[in-house]
Amino acid sequence: MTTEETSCEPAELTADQLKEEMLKAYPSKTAKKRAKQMIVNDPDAIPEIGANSRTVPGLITQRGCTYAGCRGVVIGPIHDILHITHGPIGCGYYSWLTRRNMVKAVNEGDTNYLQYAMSTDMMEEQIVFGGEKKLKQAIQEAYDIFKPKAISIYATCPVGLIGDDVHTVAREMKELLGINVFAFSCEGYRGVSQSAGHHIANNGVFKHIVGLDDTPQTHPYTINVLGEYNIGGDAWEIDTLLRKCGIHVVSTLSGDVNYEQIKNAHTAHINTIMCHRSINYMAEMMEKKYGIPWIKVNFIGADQSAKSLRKIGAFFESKELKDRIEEVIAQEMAALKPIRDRVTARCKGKKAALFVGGSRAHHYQDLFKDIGMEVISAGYEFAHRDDYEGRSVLPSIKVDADSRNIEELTVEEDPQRFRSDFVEKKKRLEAEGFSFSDYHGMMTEMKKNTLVIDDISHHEIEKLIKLWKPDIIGSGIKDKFVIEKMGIPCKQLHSYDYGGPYSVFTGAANFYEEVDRMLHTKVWSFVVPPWQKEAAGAERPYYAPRKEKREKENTAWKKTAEIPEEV
Ligand code: CFM
Repeated sequence: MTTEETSCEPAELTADQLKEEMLKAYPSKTAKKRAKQMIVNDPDAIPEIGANSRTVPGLITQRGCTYAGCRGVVIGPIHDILHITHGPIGCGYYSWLTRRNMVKAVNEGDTNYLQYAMSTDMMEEQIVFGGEKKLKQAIQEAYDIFKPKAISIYATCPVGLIGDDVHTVAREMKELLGINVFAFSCEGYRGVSQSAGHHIANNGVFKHIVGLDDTPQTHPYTINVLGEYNIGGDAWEIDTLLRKCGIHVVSTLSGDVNYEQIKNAHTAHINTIMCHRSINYMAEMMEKKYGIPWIKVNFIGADQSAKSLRKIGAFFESKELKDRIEEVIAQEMAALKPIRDRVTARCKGKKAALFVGGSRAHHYQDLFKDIGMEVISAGYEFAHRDDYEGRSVLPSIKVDADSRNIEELTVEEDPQRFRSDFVEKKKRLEAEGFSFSDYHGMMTEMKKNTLVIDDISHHEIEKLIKLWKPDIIGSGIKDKFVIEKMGIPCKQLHSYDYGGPYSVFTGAANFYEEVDRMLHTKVWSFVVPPWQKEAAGAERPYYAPRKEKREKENTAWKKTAEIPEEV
């Protein structure tokens, strides 16, 4: 029995109709708010989308908290500083190795503290009488055991509520121990999502680490890769590719990076940005203070990787480098071609939907496009309007109370270290049509009448699956099993489960093959989605016992209610 035979809905709804279907279940106030976050796309006249606003309580969201964005995402992957979570044990425990930001020790004496989860393990006593004393003890204890170069402290929700001053503790311990100690007010509730934590982390890394080591670069082509976190080894693939081309990466923020590399990051020729959402603040601040320009790149997808390499080549204006880049692209594309062709023949025309974080829902569309697949719907969990509509909308974004809560650093030109020669070069290249500081966002690259959904809820995903029937969904661990129980394969695009890398040409090969396997395995045909069971008149098995119990209780209640009359 197919859905078409049993469902009362038409087989193919338009994006507007699908949106209406999703909104039907909500109370009118919620429907009004959600409607602004669900946009039928038009790449030629990008419509405004509601983004970076609070999730309506009761809706099941995939978002994380501010602490997750700061400690878990942006600064946590720096592997040779000690990360101490000041708070109850759960926050520390759940941010321990779950993101697969991989690291390997290369040189003698390299340190990797990421296997450790360090927390002050706050108890009732600290909640009532304050936790600063315990925090100091924890820092001292960690220092005595590990003798690290730097210690970073993260405030969790209760710390903000009771008012522990983590920054003063950090300053005192810095003086006492003679190493760099700094703290982040990244309480989970501080913003509407982890996005606030990215901004707080950028501020802290910029203030406390970048610029501490002025050793100049001797290599002619040096870059930083910002917003690349080495999930499943992605940064390693990017680094290998750039090395082949003859480009030197000074630091990657923050995939497999050490403290020394970040101290020296301000000496690179250019910042290249992978994940715009999590790190655009750093690029902007480095440009203001040191004069380093930035460009947006994307090393996810073969065609996009080639485009990004060429853009870096164009920036350096060296014929030798450009030729080398073309050689590498030709080699990589040739190696990839047989796999790409084979998978394209099997997957062409299949439909994908992606709901991921703040950048991957955009970048991973390119991998699906590489193999002829179509993206019918996509959305971020916590990105801002500029990540959807492009940075040109920045001046028109209203700053609400939640955003005002996050500190905006005042950054000025560094009189000694500002590179006016870089600024001159930027001006000259811009006049020739080279575009800097630019991100066009997700919607410009999506087709007309696709449905763009910000902070999608589980209810909306269920409707999408039922009514638009994507062949695969790219999403995260929180919704993966809901999707798979409906008979649709879910590609986990955050930590990749056990897979990856997926970046550049080598990673693209992994991705194509995995998507092919996921789409063509027979396992999905054994799963009967709930609506087909409902339509066939059958109960959902996990509802049946509950219904029986409810009916029993109802009967019992009726009987009790009748008793007084009988007596
Ligand atoms: Fe940037 Fe990221 Fe992402 Fe992100 Fe994240 Fe992530 Fe993500 Mo999960 S930094 S916004 S906060 S690309 S952890 S490595 S996969 S939600 S799309």
